[in-house]
Amino acid sequence: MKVLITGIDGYSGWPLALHLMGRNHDVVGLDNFVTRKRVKEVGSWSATPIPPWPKRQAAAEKKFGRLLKFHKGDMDDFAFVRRVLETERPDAIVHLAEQRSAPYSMIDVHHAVRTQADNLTGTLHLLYAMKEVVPEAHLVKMGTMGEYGTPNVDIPEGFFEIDYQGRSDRLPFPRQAGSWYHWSKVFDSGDVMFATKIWNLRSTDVMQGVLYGIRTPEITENALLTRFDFDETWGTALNRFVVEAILGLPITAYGKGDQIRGFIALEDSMQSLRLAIEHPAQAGEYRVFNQFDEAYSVNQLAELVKRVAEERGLHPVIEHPPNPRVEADQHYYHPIHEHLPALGYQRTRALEEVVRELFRDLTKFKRRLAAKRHVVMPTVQWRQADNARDVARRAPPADPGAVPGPSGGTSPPNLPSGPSTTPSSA
Ligand code: USQ
Repeated sequence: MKVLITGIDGYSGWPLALHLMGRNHDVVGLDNFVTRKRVKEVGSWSATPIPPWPKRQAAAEKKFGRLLKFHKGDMDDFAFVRRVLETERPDAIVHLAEQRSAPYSMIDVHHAVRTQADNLTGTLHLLYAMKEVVPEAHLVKMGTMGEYGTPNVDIPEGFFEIDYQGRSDRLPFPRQAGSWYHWSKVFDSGDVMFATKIWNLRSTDVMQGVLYGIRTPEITENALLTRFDFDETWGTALNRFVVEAILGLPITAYGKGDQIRGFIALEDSMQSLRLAIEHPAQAGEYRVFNQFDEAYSVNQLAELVKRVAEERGLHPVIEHPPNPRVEADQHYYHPIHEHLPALGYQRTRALEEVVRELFRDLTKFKRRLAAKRHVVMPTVQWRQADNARDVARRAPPADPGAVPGPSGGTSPPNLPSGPSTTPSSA
């Protein structure tokens, strides 16, 4: 199949490209490299050094002996999105090109607006361009388990049967997102569902849990590494815990640490996305996959990381800083995930094995981690309307032009967005 990956330069976009190329799919990518700039904006970088795009592209083409086509541009530009679809006419489109960080969206009003404007605009442009150019193509849209929140009932895959005042229906399951970022995904889901209905498109909305890990089998040399974020804004729970242990920082289990989330290894996420691509939705069908492997509490992950760290001679301490987020930390959590196993999904990575691999790989990049240790502890507080000053104070800018100044004024600071020159570092 010919697969277009929007956001191919990202944490999961890149390993997905390698995974699909390794299975003889034709891969085309699109990116504006904005994640590289936004990570710099908060004073951080990827633990793994990411080569400039042309080197990444050449390394992948050499490994698989196939072309990896690429279009540099911004999904805010409808003409660009339409042109890419006209040129490539993909069978499937995996849409990953979105601002993906909850804390980034909570920095201040400008970051909230940027997140929702970027995410909704890109998705609407893609939906309109699909309708006009490739209405038969299958859209695999990256959503998030965080759309559902933590209701006190089981979470179905998108829809549920409800009886209410003597009548019954099959309705979308209620969404209770926990950040402006997560709400952008809720609004996106509504747009994809509606476009599928009115234009008879094919779509799969992937409610993915928190990803963890650094490796997939196709990543066989440094030039093929994916990015790995660990700072408070861009890093996610388990990945951050391993870095904290390596750096001798406390492992930060926010609040009581009893909050539970669905998690999935990077490699198994690639398997899931491929299964969705290879088994497309029907024309007019909008389907939802809950894509995670197992639910863990933050404390369970912190304790596992501590145990593996101790085996390696480290002595991390688990701390419980006041939760910067507004979220339940003691709650019921039972999402159903049956659609992917029905397509043949099988877990390939055990959690503990990935944690050991993370320690091994990240220890090699310890100097890069240590250089950014000041941006690991949490700063962005959900209850505060404006965290920009604290973020800027905490993270002396790598690139002074890129950090928003103290806000509170009326005009938005110049947040990184749009097409850039070819990046040279990450
Ligand atoms: N957490 C800690 N300590 C930390 C970091 C996080 O206790 O140092 C806790 C958070 O309070 C939260 C949980 O871990 O309860 C998950 O937080 P996270 O930062 O790992 O992930 P989250 O902000 O939810 O977002 C990430 C990705 C996002 C994706 C989402 C899937 O950044 O793109 O959509 O995971 S899900 O969480 O299922 O919504």
